Amino acid sequence: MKRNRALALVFAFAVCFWFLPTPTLAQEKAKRKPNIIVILADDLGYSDIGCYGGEIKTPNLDKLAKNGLRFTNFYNTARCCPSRASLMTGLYSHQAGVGLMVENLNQPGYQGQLNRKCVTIAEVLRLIGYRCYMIGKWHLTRNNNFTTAKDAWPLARGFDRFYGLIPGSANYFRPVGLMRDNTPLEVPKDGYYLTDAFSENAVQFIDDHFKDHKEEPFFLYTAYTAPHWPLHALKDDIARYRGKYREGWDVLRQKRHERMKELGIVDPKWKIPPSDAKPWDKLTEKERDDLDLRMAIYAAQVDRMDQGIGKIVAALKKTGQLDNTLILFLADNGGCAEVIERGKGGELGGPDSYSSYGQGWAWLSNAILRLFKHWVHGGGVSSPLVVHWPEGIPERSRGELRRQSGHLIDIMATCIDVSGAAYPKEYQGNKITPLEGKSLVPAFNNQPIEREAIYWEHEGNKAILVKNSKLVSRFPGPWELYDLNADRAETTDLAAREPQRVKELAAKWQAWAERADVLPLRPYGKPKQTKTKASTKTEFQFQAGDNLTGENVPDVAGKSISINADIGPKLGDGVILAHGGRNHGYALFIRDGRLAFAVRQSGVLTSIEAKTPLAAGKASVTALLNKNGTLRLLLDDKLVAEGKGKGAMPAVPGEGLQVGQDLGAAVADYQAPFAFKGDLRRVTLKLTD
Ligand SMILES: [Ca+2]
Repeated sequence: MKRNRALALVFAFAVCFWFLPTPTLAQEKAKRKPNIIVILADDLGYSDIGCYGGEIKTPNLDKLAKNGLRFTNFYNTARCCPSRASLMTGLYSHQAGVGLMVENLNQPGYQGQLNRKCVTIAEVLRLIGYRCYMIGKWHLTRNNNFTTAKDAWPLARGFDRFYGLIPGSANYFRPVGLMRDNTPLEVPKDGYYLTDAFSENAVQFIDDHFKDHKEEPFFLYTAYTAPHWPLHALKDDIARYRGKYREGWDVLRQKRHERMKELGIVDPKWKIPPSDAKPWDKLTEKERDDLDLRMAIYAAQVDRMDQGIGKIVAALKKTGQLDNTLILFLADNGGCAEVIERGKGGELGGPDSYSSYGQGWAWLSNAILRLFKHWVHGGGVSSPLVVHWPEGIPERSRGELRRQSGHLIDIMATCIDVSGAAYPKEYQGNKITPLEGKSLVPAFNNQPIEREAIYWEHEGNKAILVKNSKLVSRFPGPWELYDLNADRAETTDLAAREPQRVKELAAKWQAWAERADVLPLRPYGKPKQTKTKASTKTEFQFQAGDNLTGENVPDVAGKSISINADIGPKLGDGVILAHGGRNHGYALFIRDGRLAFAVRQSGVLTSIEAKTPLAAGKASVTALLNKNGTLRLLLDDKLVAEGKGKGAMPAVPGEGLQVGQDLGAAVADYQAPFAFKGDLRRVTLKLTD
């Protein structure tokens, strides 16, 4: 009896085992982390690809969209470098040190490369065992030359392998500066095309991964340079579009609008802003032919990128990993209206040309939205976002649109969400800025994404989005207010009607700008050297409250400057004298009781400050800028600070000179007008050659 029971138990156990539904497979599937591929296009308009209404053939992206999701309100930062910084780190770009491009402007938010207060997606994912690969354009370091420091290059920021370009745009046929990992490659010979090389190397990375590391998940960041200028494409691809743009930008924009309505990307009730491009029928035959060719080349560039994406998808399919891979396709900024003509001649589209497609076509690329790359109106910051992930997106939802607002900062949060990684508080001994983004995963199931606001700032252009209300300004213009639910293309400004709302949102934007290293604003990447008329005098006597503009300001360009002031007995912080602003300027001021002198040249700030606070009482203070670049501060003729700047002022600052305050943009890193709180009795300025 006992024996029978034992046998029965053994039998039952065996049966259970036998009939267990292949446990290893199900469990493995449950714990298998998804691979993640982020594909970034460069200077691609909101509606360029087929599944957003474009006439450009993008069957591979369209298929991903059909089996995945498309977001209609997804945003970037309006420009290459800040978008890449934001995407990589989950922070607003200024917080990562890249508020502008890759120049160090000696300001925390504008250091020109990723700082150490942020982590990249690769750095986070590798902590839980992901292998991380990068293809394409990095554009996140000021050290672009292979002989310089590589501490902000992909391999120093979490990637195991890299093939691509450290700086921005390049010749597609003969790119200079190609790298494999940290090693420079020779300029390619005939038959090379950058977009294809990126696609092929991405496929290679995937193949190698499944050969050598198939137990581990991977993260692949593929940053194409397409369709950023120069207009360079393969002849066969161009031929398929040549002549298709002869209808012109007015008609084609209308056609895109119709398709966008059909696709549900835009609401039929929305108005569309008029384009300010020259009417197509006012152009000459020669102009039209040239413009048709330009847009055909641009379309060919997008088409070729799509063909490459097809190859990447095929590589995943081959290994059976497509369903377990989250693919995100997006763009770093909207279509670009910059006019570039600097080739050595040669056939347009070929290796010796170096041109762009211009503003008229940028209106088409960004249809139905306003403005372009650089600006934070819809045309500048709206990106397609195609999400493909069969194992993560419910079957019933596939092919749908998502209207939840999202931003590049959300990509890090999404990667963390789907992988189970943790965003670190500290990394390699550095304190890390808290994550700004929100996971997009709730939106995959059509749930809302809870957030307070989305913010933008680039080159002084600024915006904030709270629910459907967008407050936006085009530098140096006033705030405009739009209800994006009723008016996605920003045609009807509600600012005058809703001053209270403007005030609220502006205050919110200001609070963000103050906490996110945005201020002081840096409106231009490379300031224009404007010639300002100025006084011919070499000696000036001022008193508190003076405000000189136009031809009355001292002609400081190329000269040594000396400023002397009698101050006290009452002393306090503030500006004694300031001339200029964000591009060029100089200012003598007191901060935290210490005497300070700052010079700004072509946006770059040099400042010196006394080590000890001023003692109470009357004092004579002097600031000197020698045209050899030496800065000096003297207190009662005694040297209290010294430093070395670039040299004399290169130009007369465009903004005026004030005594006792700094009107307009701040010369140095204080909050203008920073009015002087002490006694200011007499100020003298002298110029010497
Ligand atoms: Ca770009």
